[in-house]
Amino acid sequence: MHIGTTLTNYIIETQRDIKGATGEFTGLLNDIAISCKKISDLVEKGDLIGVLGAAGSENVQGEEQKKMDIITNEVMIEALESNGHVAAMASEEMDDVYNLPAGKVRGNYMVTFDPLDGSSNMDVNVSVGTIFSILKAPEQKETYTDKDFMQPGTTQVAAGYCLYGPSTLMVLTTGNGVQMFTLNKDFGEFIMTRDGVQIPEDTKEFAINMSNQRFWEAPVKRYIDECVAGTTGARDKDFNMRWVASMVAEVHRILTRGGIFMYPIDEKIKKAGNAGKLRLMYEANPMAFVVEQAGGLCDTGRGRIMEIQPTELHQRVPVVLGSKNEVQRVIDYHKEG
Ligand code: P6P
Repeated sequence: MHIGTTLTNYIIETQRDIKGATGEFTGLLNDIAISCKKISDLVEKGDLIGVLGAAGSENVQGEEQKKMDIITNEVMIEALESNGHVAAMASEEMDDVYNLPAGKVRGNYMVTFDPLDGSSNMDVNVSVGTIFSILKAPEQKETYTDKDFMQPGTTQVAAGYCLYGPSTLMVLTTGNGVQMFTLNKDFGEFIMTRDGVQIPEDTKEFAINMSNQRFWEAPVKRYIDECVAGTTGARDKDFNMRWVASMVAEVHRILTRGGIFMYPIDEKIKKAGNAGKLRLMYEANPMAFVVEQAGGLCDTGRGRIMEIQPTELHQRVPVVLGSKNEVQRVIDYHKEG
């Protein structure tokens, strides 16, 4: 148990357990921590420094970008390109793979990230977050392409998120369980406040955007109808519902007290030519790694998220994650059709 230790010390201690660790991975995690501290400060200042509202542009997903989408993307790039730990990056906010400027040292790791997930919540002062995933670079070279990133979630070296809420929290897995760190702004350090986080196997709380109900496929309709019916229907308990519209906040709640989060494919998404709403490489996969390391499940309803072989940098997938027994029930309903 490392409760009370700093993130920096925890990473160094953990590095000793990683055969062949050169310190590069430690440096990379520290670079990510620094970017999250900077983003936390920007989020907290908000209107005071004029960072709220629309940027007047769209991202590759065709979504309106907020000023903070662009600002936080720059923070991540600046923090990750300078110290020689990163070979290349990919972001929700950039169409293509980001290759480091000529002359910058290329490291052995590639990072995908959503720099400010749920950014539309910034304008209404609701929690937002940064999601990151760390992959090994396939080889050392000057220029990387999408193909270098087409690695299934099971190959992730580390993943996590930073949640900018009442506290700023860093939640991290390197494949040895899930640790939580709370930012102490008095001296700018992330302090470990939880270790070995485990998601309760059962829950009475579901999270889904109910306004899409008429578009859902039958297995999802069946599952949610039963949750809403509670003890008057097929289930032996009543359920509660939450929907923050910030995946980081939903996942954190589930890590903390259990629950199931669903963004399934539906007729509206299919009509738009998509395979889901959430993005595989920098939302679903990193959250799947964290959730599975905490004893939960993360599935499309028809297969394990982390076993998907990516084909596109910004591909979307259906997501059902959280308490093992509830996610398994949704999977079973998909099997039954
Ligand atoms: P909707 C935020 O835009 C996001 O990518 C996730 O963080 C969140 O869970 C989801 O989309 C919210 O989607 O359709 O409710 O706005």
